[in-house]
Amino acid sequence: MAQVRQVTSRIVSAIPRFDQREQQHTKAAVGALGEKVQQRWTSESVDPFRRVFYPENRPFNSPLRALLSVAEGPLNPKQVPVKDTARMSAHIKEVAKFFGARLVGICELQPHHVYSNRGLRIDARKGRWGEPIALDHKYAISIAHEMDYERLRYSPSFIDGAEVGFGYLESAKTATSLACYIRELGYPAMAHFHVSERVLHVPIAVQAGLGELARNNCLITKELGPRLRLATVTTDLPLAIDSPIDIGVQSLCNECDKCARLCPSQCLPKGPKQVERGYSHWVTDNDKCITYWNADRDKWNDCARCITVCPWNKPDRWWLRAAVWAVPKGRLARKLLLWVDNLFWSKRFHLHEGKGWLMYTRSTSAKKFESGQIHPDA
Ligand code: B12
Ligand code: SF4
Ligand code: SF4
Repeated sequence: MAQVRQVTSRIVSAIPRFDQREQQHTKAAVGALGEKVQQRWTSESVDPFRRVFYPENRPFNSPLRALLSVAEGPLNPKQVPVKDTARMSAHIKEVAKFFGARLVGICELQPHHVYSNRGLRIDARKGRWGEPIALDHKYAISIAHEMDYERLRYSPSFIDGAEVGFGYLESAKTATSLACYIRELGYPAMAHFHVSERVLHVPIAVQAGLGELARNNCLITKELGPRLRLATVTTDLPLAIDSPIDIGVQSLCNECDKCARLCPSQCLPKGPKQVERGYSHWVTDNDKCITYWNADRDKWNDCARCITVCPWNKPDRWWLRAAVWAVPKGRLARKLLLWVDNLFWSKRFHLHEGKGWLMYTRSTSAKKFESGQIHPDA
């Protein structure tokens, strides 16, 4: 793994700030992707897990919503002096891990990391829709949580959907606890997580040295591949920053297109990177992705197959460590890795029927809920 001066998604010009009203969860909710998508995206799911993590009607049954009240908060007036920023960074990383983070990195907060205008559904409800975002914290702490390998193999279904929701909750718990801790040291800090975010987590994680941006438009890390959820804490606590890294993701994605081939909506590009919005990357049709999420709400509410099928997505065993070791070694090693991956972790392996989880199987549908066949007592 090499530390590099610049992120491996080459930046060629100033990256404009992104308006949160243009992100797909919002576009789907406001009807910008058509009436059918809007109706499905904003209706209550038959799946109780979905209702716990993304409630339409009973927000007080949602632990994630309860954390909104501690995303920001009062400062301890007695400020702890910081004499050595490197020691403080090491300390903060330990604290984040104590609160549950698997990976932690630190970078300076850059203008393009922050949305230009507020555009979450909660902003519309609170009367701050479209308000310009002024977030001038100096640093961003990027936090990653592992998602379960087995549950993600069922994507798309209610099984991986529950795992994704739980990942949102776990990363929010860590981010809010860490933000509270920093405020208790006497420095401003804000937690950014699903339903309460003013930043783009992926460019922050890339800048903070957690991993690289891949063809599947996700962050890929050495430790977990793309199978993780992100949250961020922004702060003015004086900290030492990490460097971006090169773990060979650009080279492997140049030679592999598994995610693009197996994406059910065919929204990931099979060709080379392009420069768009000032940086070089594989440009995804994000609208098409969320439209697929809403194609059959009787069976799934979202999708994560581009994580499931990626050769970097392995349980933490010797295969993963061998693969991670092989990727930067050269073209031959990468070809061998992809050959082995196709042999042992083929489409069939990842997308098999499986034994299911709790009351769900891969093909659990709303009809089974409605007829009482799917029930915790069943
Ligand atoms: C809107 C949104 C979506 C949209 C748009 C997809 C997208 N990639 O942005 C939809 C609904 C399609 C979606 C799908 C998924 N999402 Co999503 N999504 C978000 C959300 C809430 C906002 C991102 C956004 O505003 N996108 C709109 C514009 C900015 O997208 P874009 O131009 O394509 O830019 C993307 C990248 O290029 C990168 N980026 C932007 N600017 C720059 C600049 C530089 C220099 C670099 C290096 C990168 C970079 O960030 C963007 C997100 O990846 C973030 C949370 C957050 N606040 O960051 C999660 C998030 C990106 N999603 C995530 C995940 C995991 C998924 C899914 C796998 C679904 C799932 N069940 O988990 C799929 C993957 C689809 C895909 N191939 O991208 C994770 C990513 C984890 C990871 N390993 O990287 C995030 C961070 C959520 C989280 N808290 O963990 N998502
Ligand atoms: S989440 Fe599903 S539909 Fe969207 S890009 Fe990934 S594989 Fe394709
Ligand atoms: S599946 Fe292949 S092309 Fe897609 S992100 Fe993973 S390594 Fe890159």
